[in-house]
Amino acid sequence: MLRAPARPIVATHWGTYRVKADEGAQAQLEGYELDEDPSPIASAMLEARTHASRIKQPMVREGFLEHGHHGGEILRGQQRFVPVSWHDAIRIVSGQLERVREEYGNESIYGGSYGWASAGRFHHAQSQIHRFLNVIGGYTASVQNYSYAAADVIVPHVIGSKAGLVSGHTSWRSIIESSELVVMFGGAPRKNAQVNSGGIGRHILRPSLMKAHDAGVEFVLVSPIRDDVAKEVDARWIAVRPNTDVALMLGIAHTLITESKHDVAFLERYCIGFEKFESYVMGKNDDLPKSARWASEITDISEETIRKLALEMARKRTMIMMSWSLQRADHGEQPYWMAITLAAMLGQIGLPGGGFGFGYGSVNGIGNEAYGFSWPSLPQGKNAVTQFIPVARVADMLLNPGAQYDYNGVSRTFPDIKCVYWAGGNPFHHHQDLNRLVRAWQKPEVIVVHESWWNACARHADIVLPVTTQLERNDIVCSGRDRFVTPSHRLHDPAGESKDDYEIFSLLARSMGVEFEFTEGRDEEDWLRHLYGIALSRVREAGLTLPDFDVFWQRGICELPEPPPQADLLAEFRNDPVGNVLRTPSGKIEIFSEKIDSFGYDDCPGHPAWLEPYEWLGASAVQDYPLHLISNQPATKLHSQYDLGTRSMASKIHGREPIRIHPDDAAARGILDGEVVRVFNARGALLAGVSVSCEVRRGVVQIATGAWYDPVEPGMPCSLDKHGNPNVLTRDKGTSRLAQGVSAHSCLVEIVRFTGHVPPITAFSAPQAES
Ligand SMILES: Nc1nc2c(c(=O)[nH]1)N[C@H]1C(S)=C(S)[C@@H](COP(=O)(O)OP(=O)(O)OC[C@H]3O[C@@H](n4cnc5c(=O)[nH]c(N)nc54)[C@H](O)[C@@H]3O)O[C@H]1N2
Ligand SMILES: Nc1nc2c(c(=O)[nH]1)N[C@H]1C(S)=C(S)[C@@H](COP(=O)(O)OP(=O)(O)OC[C@H]3O[C@@H](n4cnc5c(=O)[nH]c(N)nc54)[C@H](O)[C@@H]3O)O[C@H]1N2
Ligand SMILES: [Mo]
Repeated sequence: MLRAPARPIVATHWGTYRVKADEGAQAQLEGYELDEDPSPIASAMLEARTHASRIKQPMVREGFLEHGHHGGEILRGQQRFVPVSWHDAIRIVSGQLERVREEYGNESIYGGSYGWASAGRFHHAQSQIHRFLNVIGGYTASVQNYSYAAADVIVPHVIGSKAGLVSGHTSWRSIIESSELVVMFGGAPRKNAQVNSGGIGRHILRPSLMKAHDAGVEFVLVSPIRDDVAKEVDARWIAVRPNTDVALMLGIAHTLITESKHDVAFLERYCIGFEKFESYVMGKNDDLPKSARWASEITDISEETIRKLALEMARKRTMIMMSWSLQRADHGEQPYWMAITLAAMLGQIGLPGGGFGFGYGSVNGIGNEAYGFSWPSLPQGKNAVTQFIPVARVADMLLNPGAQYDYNGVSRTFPDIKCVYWAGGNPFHHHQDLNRLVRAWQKPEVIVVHESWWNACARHADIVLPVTTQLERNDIVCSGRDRFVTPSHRLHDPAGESKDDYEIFSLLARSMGVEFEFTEGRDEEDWLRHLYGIALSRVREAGLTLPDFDVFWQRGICELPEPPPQADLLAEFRNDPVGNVLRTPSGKIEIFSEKIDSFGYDDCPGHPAWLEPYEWLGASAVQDYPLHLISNQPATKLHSQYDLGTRSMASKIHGREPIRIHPDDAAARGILDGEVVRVFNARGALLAGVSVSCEVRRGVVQIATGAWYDPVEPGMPCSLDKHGNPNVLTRDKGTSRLAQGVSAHSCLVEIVRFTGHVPPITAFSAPQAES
């Protein structure tokens, strides 16, 4: 039995903490002493553990318990839940899995189960569920993510790898030493770099930005929101219209060409297809030069500002940073392709402090110099089913079984899903157009969810299995973006009857006759020792050391020494483009891609282009919905996790998620700071609390994601969301036929003062249950 030391450690997606328990006082989580900028998100973990909305027993929807999967007409999300014993719960779930497998085959089980779950190499819920579903014969999987799906597909077409997207970035060290100008599209907000999937030893964004500022690096922020970068770096703010960055970059490109400031030698030696792109920029085929004046109309940035910025970028050592948010928009592939193209025109790719890089402010650790170890995790086994979907097409799949769709050059068919099994994610947080999801969610015969709290995902399930939280189990936490290995100690016994995902899947596996295949005979401690052993051997291969497991477990955080300086992004290619060809068809940076062109997609042509999003401030829909909604990441929590904590609750206005609006837009609608408003479009409506602010540009409103979906009429598509979940407003459409990513940031709305009776929030109490 593993014992925690006197001062245990908890290691999470938002940082590493020591548990402080002064006599008599409530325990607290204190940031690790070497972390210069610890995140306060952890404070909610202790209070959430015992919150009223904690799920304490296995629960089954009343209609499902009575009628099984022929549950009648009643919509998911509307019915009472009935508690059952673990014995019955396991019997019901394994019985359903066996039935679905037999009647329809494993392909009809959707186990994509997207979500952040909790940090930890062993208890990671996605690894657990995928391992289990593989052991029982496989499942329909999902590929890509909600974070950067469009980038994930387009970037390899252009540079032959994902370098500069998730890893391999030019380091902060290089930026601090060599950049003169950093142009940040979407900024680098401190709120986002609080987290990193898989854990954090030290928060590096703020200290890195400050060092760069102190070293004289200048910052330009291109964003509809001014506080997308820390005030202290004195960034010049270019308050662009959302989703028009490609037009802005085209205006810059046009200026560079007309002023002969583009690096022709670089373009010839390292790139392919610039001529075609140049024809497009100069308007040779459509008589429409993409000039600074042209761009000015679209972006609402003056022609002079665009021209000046172009010349400054050519003159200085310039790093083009782009946040992941820009590609979560209609045609989200284009800003990424265009940013690489613009960096190529400047000719600084592969030079210290120059070129491009994505997501420096999206999660912690981007631009850190790291070893790049692939740390061990629970092996998932092999999936015998080859069917998959691009992850954000889940509602399309449930609503349209058998329908054809395009994806990255291939025509694919949606499977017919009968069972949805989710552990470690919240589709009623992350998915777009939730009213459509509510309809899609009625289609499967059975939905099983593992959750700790009665969030909307649990409420819309048939069978809810209560899981432990990270504070109730032991784990090992380490991330490839950092250089620490940390135990995360169990502080408490499981709340109520909750069990670890591992234990639940072990019981199901036993019931289905495949227990050993799932467990390999190991319990939690055996797995932790096993995984640590693999980590140890990988570290040793690199000539480094870690203590043995028992010392590690008691001592706590182990930091590996500073890694050697890392090469700048694409420096090897720059130094030797023949010896280090890129893994693109041409071996070069593809400004024009024959391959993408051959797909014949009108929504993703052969070179970067300005393609109007379906909703933006220049669309005809502004007549009805004149405000562009930005639904960005929340400062006070991780997605929907810990929305019930004091910190998140303190940020609410009349209990609703705050929506920020420019004073002129508020005045035009007679809306005052602190009032409750109804935010709506043709897809849905929500209530939010108004924060009038000059930090957002005119015509833009901003509401963070993460408020727990709280419909006035549960289970009914188009019910008013009382709480402020922006995904009742966003559109559920792929970025393009190429990547089929999320396009949440292309969304128009209107706002009015809410004059009705403000309904109470009910998302945080347990649903009506029979006990
Ligand atoms: N409009 C709009 N929508 C967006 C975005 C946006 O910018 N705008 N961003 C998108 C992005 S980038 C992302 S990544 C997604 C995030 O979407 P998700 O990752 O789905 O969001 P989370 O709230 O983190 O959901 C994780 C769930 O797992 C549960 N959980 C935690 N630990 C465990 C565990 O050990 N076991 C089990 N079984 N469950 C556990 C938590 O209680 C929580 O409910 O949202 C996307 N949605
Ligand atoms: N605290 C906290 N941190 C998080 C998360 C969280 O839930 N909580 N989620 C994490 C996850 S999963 C991810 S993927 C990352 C996402 O990281 P990002 O995608 O970088 O995060 P966002 O906050 O959505 O967007 C950053 C900023 O981009 C700007 N922006 C939006 N649209 C446009 C546009 O069209 N043009 C320009 N120029 N700017 C635009 C917005 O003003 C927004 O504030 O964040 C991670 N960090
Ligand atoms: Mo994400």
